[in-house]
Amino acid sequence: MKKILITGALGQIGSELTHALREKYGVENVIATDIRKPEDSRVVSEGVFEILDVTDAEKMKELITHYQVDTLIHLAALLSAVAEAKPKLAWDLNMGGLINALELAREYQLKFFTPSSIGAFGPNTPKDQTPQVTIQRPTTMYGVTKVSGELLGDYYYQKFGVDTRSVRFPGLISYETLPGGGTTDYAVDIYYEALRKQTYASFIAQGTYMDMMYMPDAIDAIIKLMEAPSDQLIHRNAYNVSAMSIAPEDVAQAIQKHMPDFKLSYEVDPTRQKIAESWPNAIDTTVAKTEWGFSPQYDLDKMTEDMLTQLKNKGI
Ligand code: AKB
Repeated sequence: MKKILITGALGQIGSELTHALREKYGVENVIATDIRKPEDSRVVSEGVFEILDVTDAEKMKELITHYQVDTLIHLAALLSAVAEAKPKLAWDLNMGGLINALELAREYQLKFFTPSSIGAFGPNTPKDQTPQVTIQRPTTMYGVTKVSGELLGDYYYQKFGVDTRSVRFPGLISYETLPGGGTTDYAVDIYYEALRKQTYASFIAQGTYMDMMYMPDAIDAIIKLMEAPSDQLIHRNAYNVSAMSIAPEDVAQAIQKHMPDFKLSYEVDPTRQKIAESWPNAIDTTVAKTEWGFSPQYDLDKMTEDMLTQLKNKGI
């Protein structure tokens, strides 16, 4: 029987992954944790929820033993733009939380997942068709923590036999929970503002291509990777995954197919633009497809149609 503990369960990925895992493995088998406990969240109301600061190793251990956890999904981390504003905090939280989680995965032989990111690449990485194995010299603190996380995942697998697995997520687009301080967040904000104001001022410049993926494909990727037979996985930490490479004007054009009056303008944020320019335009996902069957279902048009419908249903 699977008993899964999720850290950062209230975040953009966590809030949807928690629900999907509860549907798949049973509500009682998924323990959601985060640093705060809002009363109005589905993550809290539909199943077990515990407060956990991931830098508190003792509390993490208590929860893992109390609930007899066998799988740890470690999501708690600062995203790229926030990490750039608070680099020391980003190191302490992203690396401190990760090493605590990996140590417990070692002690209790837990299956382990934590996300990496396209932020693990840097300006020296090939920009187009970025290979699975390539140069990784990021110039952001977020990227430094993500590369370090990939290396730690490999280390715990090779040295201690911990079943570590990871993907390099692109920008994730979703309607359930807002992302918190990423460089790719424009691709979420644009849908909210299109419905609210029919206009959007993008903080990322025209012609800046980055990889993106719709949240249902991200959730499906995590579940597929976690269910793949261990001996099939060669590149464990971490697989390139993406469903589309897009610039702000591409999203605007997709929205205009449903809302012809929608207008895109630009108010570029130099910090986030610089981060975006240090990341790839489009990564190669062949290895994820061949090793564990990664198969995203949503392209830009299909995602746009669903985003607009779902946000309208939410009253946006
Ligand atoms: C961010 O922009 O920081 C994240 C990411 C690509 O890792 N969405």
